[in-house]
Amino acid sequence: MSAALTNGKDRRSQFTAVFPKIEKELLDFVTAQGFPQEAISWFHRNLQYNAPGGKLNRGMSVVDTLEILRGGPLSEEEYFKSALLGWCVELLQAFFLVSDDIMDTSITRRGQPCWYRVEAVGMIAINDSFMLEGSIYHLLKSHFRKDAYYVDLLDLFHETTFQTELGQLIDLITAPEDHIDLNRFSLRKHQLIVIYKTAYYSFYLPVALAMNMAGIKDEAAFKQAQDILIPLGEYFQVQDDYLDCYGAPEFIGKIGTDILDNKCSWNVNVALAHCTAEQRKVLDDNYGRKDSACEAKVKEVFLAIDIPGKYAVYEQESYEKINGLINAIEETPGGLKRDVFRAFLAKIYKRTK
Ligand code: GPP
Ligand code: MG
Ligand code: MG
Ligand code: MG
Repeated sequence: MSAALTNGKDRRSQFTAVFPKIEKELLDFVTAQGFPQEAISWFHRNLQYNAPGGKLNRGMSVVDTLEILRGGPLSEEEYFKSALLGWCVELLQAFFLVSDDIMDTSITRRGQPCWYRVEAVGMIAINDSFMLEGSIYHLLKSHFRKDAYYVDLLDLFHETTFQTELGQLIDLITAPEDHIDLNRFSLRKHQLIVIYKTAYYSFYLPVALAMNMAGIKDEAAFKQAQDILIPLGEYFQVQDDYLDCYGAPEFIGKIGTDILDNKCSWNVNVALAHCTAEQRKVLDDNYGRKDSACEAKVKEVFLAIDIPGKYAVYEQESYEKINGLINAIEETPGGLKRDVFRAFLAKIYKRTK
């Protein structure tokens, strides 16, 4: 294994070191269009505030996956190009988060106020989110236009964006502000929401990008990757739902809003499946009420039903199921490798942030 794979801290700083180059390229482009300094500074602040401050797992996964598929260290050019694709995934994530925080009326993100809540930003954040997305295609064009797989990269970004938006649609329409009806929720609907809003862009996209760079063309290999990465992404979003209620804000960098926002989250679906008639009435009267006293009553019911204990069981079962899927992969020369998926599972198992 290369040094880049064994030393987590170095891996992160190597990846982070690519961002200023990307930022410079984008800002130089705007400058060359003759834009006023205030526009250049605004775009710079948007990029700085929203792109680099997260865990960077999605972005770094592109590099890690390519290294595993290659079976050794990458050339300087390969490292740069895979890291650039990784940053494109981070820009996609930034685009989603800036707009998701407006839609979810969230307060904080990554330990700071959500971008739309920053002084003088407000609804300009909507255009800022579009510019984060637009940056992806500008970068892809300038670095991959001459590669045979350029169109496949474009297709992957477009398709996963659409899938995420479809997931966001059902997430939002299942959580209307003015009409609380817990009968609309089900674990089946929850599964559809989380697969679409999270799993495709967070898990399948980084691996499929690296597979393209590695020259894998076999459709069956992409299908095989999806068959593992989608359950993995589902497990990841159940963790996100759980942490929304039980994570420490100083750890997860955000304040949970799912109960207040009437979200069809994993916690409420499990609670609905196990509650008594009395507990059901408390949930009906208090879920999705935009009121912290109501939120506290919902949390009491969650504890009485032992959501944390049921989550621990779910986590263990998911871990074992996904491990089984990974072990069943038949490795072929020039094809997929089990370590690609093991690396993902190890990163998220029992995460607290
Ligand atoms: C996570 O949902 C899903 C997204 C951030 C995708 C948003 C998609 C768009 C098309 C905007 P979440 O609301 O549970 O995330 P968080 O808990 O981080 O706010
Ligand atoms: Mg949200
Ligand atoms: Mg959301
Ligand atoms: Mg969430």
